Amino acid sequence: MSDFNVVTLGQFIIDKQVEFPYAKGELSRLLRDIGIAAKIISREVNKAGLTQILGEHGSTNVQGEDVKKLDIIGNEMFIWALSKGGEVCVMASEENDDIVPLEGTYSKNGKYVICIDPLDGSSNIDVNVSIGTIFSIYHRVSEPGTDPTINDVLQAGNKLVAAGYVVYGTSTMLVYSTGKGVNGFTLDPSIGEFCLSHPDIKTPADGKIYSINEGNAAEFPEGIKNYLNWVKETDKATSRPYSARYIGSMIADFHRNLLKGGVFIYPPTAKSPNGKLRLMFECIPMSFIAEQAGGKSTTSKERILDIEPSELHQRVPIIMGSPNMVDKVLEFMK
Ligand code: P6P
Repeated sequence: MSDFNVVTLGQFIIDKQVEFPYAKGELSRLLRDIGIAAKIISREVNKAGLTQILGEHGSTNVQGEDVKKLDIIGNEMFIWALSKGGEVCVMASEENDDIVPLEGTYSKNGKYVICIDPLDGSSNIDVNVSIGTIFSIYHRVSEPGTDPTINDVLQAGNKLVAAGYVVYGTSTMLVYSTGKGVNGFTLDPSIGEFCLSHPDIKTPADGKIYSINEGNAAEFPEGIKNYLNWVKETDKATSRPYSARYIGSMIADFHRNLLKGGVFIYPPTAKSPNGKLRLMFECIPMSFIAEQAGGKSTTSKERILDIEPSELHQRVPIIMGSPNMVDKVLEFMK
């Protein structure tokens, strides 16, 4: 890509602002604040092996999972960046039991609410597997100037203003949508800018990749077991057997499937009867991106984005990805 026709995230946001005539730039500033935090986290992730920030932080998060030092860094980075920006009144994080009202000078009047998983897939940090940040942005429902409440956060995905993720992989990419399609930006470290690299992403209607932790297969619902038998059969006309691709980092699995076509499934298991993935911090934002790119996302009983959240850390089963593949899984679930 010639340096002269590069479109940076900042330029893109400003160009796209015309699509939101009533916006006064707050969302644009918020997206830029997220980009700044992501660049700093990318720097920390990419030197993780060198600066003794690997390994257990010693604490465990609300999910009872060992918290890695980078989790802490990522969480604090977003609280800092979003407090400084003043656009956000309250943040909910996968790393915090309760909501985190922000205390920046202007935060109390912030128009927006953010739900964030600062470093999803963190169990992969020490083995150099791609991890990522997932974020959702809503309008606050409480009055500006008042104390934000849990009701500002517990909103269905069909109320989203924007959502996206940053994948810290072979390159660092920011992928987001404000409800008018999906665009991907790759960080160019030589200029410190996210540059438009994947405009108007559309996920293939079909694909040959299925992503699921088959180690739990004995506990899967019958329909999922039958689907998994079907994908393994040999049938050239339907490109079977499909390929199993599962790295245990949702963002990495999702991003590959988004670009190549595929289906990501985390069904109920004995250990996680409602599935393992968190509605607010993983399923809603990734489902929003999936749908904006032409994909589908469901629990098998209802559209993920229509679920009315009841608890901050609730989990739901998920079947998400290429629309024809999601439909095929649902056929087996009937
Ligand atoms: P399992 C990472 O901890 C995570 O939340 C997702 O990123 C990932 O898809 C899933 O859990 C992996 O779960 O049970 O297959 O190890």
